[in-house]
Amino acid sequence: MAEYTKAQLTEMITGKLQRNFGRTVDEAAPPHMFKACALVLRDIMSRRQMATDNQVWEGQQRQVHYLSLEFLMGRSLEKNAYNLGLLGTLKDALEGLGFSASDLFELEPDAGLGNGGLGRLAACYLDSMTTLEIPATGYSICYELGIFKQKIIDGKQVELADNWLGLGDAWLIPKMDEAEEVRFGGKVEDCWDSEGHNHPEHTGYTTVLAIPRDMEIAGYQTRHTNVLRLWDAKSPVPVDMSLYSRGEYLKAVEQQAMAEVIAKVLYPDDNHYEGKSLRLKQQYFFVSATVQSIIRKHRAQYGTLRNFHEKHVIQINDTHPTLVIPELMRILLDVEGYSWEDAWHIVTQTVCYTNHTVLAEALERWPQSLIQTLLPRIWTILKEIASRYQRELEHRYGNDTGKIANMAIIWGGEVRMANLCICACQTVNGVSALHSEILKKDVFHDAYLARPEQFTNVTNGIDHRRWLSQINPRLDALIRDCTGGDAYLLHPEALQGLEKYRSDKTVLKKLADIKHDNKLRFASWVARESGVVLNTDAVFDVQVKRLHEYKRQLLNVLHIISLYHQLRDNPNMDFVPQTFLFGAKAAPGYHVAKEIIQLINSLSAQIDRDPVCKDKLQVVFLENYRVSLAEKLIPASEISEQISTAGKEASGTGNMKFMMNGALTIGTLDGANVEMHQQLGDENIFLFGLTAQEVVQRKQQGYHPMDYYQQDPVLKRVIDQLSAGFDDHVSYADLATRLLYGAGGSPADEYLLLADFQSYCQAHDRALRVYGDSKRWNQMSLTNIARSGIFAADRSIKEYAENIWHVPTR
Ligand code: GPQ
Repeated sequence: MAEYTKAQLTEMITGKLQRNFGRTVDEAAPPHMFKACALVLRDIMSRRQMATDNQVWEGQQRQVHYLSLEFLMGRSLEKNAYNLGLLGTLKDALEGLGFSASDLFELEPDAGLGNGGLGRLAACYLDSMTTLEIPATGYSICYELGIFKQKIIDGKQVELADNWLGLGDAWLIPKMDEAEEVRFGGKVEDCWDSEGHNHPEHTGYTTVLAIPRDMEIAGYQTRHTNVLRLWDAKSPVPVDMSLYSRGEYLKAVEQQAMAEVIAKVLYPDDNHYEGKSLRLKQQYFFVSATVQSIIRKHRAQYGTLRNFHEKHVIQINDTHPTLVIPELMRILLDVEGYSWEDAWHIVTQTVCYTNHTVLAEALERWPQSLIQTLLPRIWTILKEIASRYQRELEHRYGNDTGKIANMAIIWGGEVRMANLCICACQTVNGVSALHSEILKKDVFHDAYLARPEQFTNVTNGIDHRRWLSQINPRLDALIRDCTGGDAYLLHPEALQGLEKYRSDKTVLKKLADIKHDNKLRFASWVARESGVVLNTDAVFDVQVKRLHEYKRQLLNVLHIISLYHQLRDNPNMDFVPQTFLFGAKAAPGYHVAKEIIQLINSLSAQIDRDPVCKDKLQVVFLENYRVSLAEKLIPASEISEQISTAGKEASGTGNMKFMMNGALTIGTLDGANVEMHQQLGDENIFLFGLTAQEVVQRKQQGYHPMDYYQQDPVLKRVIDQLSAGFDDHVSYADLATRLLYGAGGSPADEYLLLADFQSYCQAHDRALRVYGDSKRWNQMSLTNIARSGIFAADRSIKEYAENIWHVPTR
């Protein structure tokens, strides 16, 4: 029951072409056509959004505000058409107008406003919150440049600017009338009124205007529509500064400079904190604009902020938006004139915190001097929060200075954002069962003991409508056939219904055909894009994710080198053909990560030029891994590499995407792999390696990678090969040294690659043995799909709604 017919949609599109671009269909180039389609869908969504707004207003509903420095949205045209129930009609209309729908979809740049898992999670959650009819708004920055584009030149990563707004801005609706002012720098002085209230006076500040550029978010099979509010930074001064009086001149220049730079670029660090002043400006700019915007609307509706916490919940996506806490305090204190106690009550009833990492180098600790100069009023509020908390801790722990030091908000000249979140938030949640346990037992142990009920878990999930139905249409069709239609799209647990076909030869055959077909399609896309010819008769073994030492792409490489050695020694051995695919961006300043990328490319070239590997072994590094590439690759993948050192990957979400598309996992008991294993049992996943507990024990006992090197001749030869390098004469001795001896303050083999090497190789052997038994492989694949429903984001969002936000869902 599509709401628009092909004829209507055609007319809406041609109308847009005429009015917005002054072109007939014949004169329209594909970019015009893309924009026209986007504008048509945008109109439909904004009409629905206004209706949603009204409902929320009239029902005085509690709203969710999801604050995240990252939303990795990817492409929207196909997704929005899908959610609006218009995908088929849109395709027909476009073909009727002489355009290929899939070509137009391919034209759209990815909205790369995120680095990896954290940003993509936020995007999947927006979809589920909307589909579940939760009144929710996402907030972030409208970065002019998203995550950099990666080129591989001479085997090395080169970063290029990602200027996505040319076509991408078709989705954005600027709202000048909802601009907010954000203030930086200057001085703050106390100013007491006759009743003894302080109204601190802020002078000499620099103002930046925050302009919303709203992106409408359509839900699936609902008219409910939410908004992703992306803040753009603009200078409040007119361009012609010659009009400005001398005294204002410098201020004007400063304001322009600040405004130009704040929303310029996404910081490309994933799981890593860099104490850069511009990053702090971005964080405050975005939370201040957001809080003001929420409050402005609240006041317009209720005329008071006394009930603010009853009507709003603010979810803090990792610590990046933590300044929302003092910013909300500032407005309640300085603008509303509330007492500290009243303001604190409202704030602490409003904010909730999700932690996404246990890596020490990712924990944000801002220098107090930076906050002091950039945000003088926020600094005084932070000091007050910190000292009240300090007194509470001293009261609780007396002279246990260890605990007090551990939980302090300001310590050693630094502001610790996680501790501030723990102090102020209603709930603290991790993102997988194991991760949440580690938070309680280790990272935030003292805080957990003080307030156990504050800590909870919500295991991550993915938008299964995008990551299964949309990207794998043939699998979607098979699931519909087997499970009685499209029910699984709103009820992902219905995927279970597949399981009764475990022994159905026809279904298993179809499943295998779909995978093979997806491999062929992916291979032809790769050939078109890069000229590389993939061996589609080989098993596709895939590791795609950000490049990080803890994610252990290097372990994967070590294993491939050992396979290469086997083939060199015995070219006629029985060998299951394998194609290893990598995709990964390295943070531009992360040298080891960049070396590993170069190593993969060296190995790839070495294997490619060696005739013994022909049709047997292949390694390909896929350039510029991104959402739209993942969408093509995951349906074609057979083995999913989820091999982080146990205890390090908070959850992982790629693992779930592969499972849902029928790939089998080779993985450690880390993050959400643990819960995948719970669903699958030992028989349907290839586990290997130390457990999180064993990793900790091993390190406590003293870990000596050299022992493994000396005792395992296969491993020794692999590491020696690293040192020696390949025919391109690039040396990777540095990487070998890091494994055996450590370097630059990090211990030898910090992530225990050598300890897990043998077990990892054995897991591959097991996987290949099963691959040879195609019936069993296909059964396992089917079981993985059937049991993946629990990893739908809808399930995660229902848990947030019920346990954390206390809002109803449909
Ligand atoms: N994650 Cl702190 C990121 O992608 N970037 C970050 O800066 C932080 C976490 C990831 C985390 O590494 C994955 O294990 C999670 O699955 C993902 O967040 C979403 O929770």
